[in-house]
Amino acid sequence: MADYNAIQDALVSCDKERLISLVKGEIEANTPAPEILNKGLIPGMDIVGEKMENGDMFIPEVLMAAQSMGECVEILKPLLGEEDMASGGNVIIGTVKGDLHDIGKNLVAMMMESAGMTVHNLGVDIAPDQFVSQIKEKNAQVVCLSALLTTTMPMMKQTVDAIVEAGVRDQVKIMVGGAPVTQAFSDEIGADGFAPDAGSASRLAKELVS
Ligand code: B1M
Repeated sequence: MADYNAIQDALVSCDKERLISLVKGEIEANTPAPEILNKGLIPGMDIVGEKMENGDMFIPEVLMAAQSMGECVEILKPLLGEEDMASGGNVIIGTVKGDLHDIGKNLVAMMMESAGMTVHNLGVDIAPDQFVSQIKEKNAQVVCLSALLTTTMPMMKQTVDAIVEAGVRDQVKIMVGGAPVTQAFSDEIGADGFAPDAGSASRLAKELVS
């Protein structure tokens, strides 16, 4: 029986060595990688978020937890998602300007890669004109915008507007996601789709390019 509480405890207490050893132990015990992620690491990060909100954890600790989670995601990466190289798709993804959160965005990128798409991960704090130039340079079919802060959601609208103004709106599908983002917000800003998590983002991107 997988011990997801132990994984969550190790993540919340920033005990990276223990966390990595627990994750590796679950892999050896044949616990499916998506379960380790979805039942252990992601709920653990939600606890970190609550503690951050309540003032029980501070930025340096949250950063340590995030780095530990990132290392675990790298360990799980080869075991996540199915290879389906035939489906293709050329995607660019980035976190919008002003926002430095990248764990969820990297998970989305990873799921899309493992579903056979070519993913150009631009990183964090990406300005609207950078998205526009990358759409042109990479001849992207889909652009994915991530935002984790309510204060950076308006930057998604500014990015959509910049894509329209640059005259490339017709050649690219725009997807949005991140914890505060909703389908209603996606509709409001003129995006083509919203995905609540990495798995559905990957499926939606495939649908949009098919
Ligand atoms: Co920040 N932070 N943070 N933080 N942080 C949140 C988001 C917050 C909710 C915490 C809280 O107060 N409860 C809060 C936002 C409040 C709000 O806006 N309503 C917050 C705040 C306030 C801040 C700062 C302002 C704090 C400060 O400085 N006072 C600051 C802002 C910095 C900045 O960006 N300019 C800040 C900083 C940081 C750290 C740097 C310390 C660190 C980020 C490290 C990193 O990413 N490398 C951090 C972290 C780790 C968090 C929490 C704890 C965890 C985020 C995370 O990685 N979740 C977060 C609380 C929380 O979310 N529970 C919080 C796990 C990840 C797998 O989920 O990112 O939601 P998520 O991604 C999901 C989906 O949303 C979706 O798929 C992913 C996988 O299933 N998805 C997409 C994401 N992007 C997508 C794109 C798509 C589709 C789906 O494209 C189509």
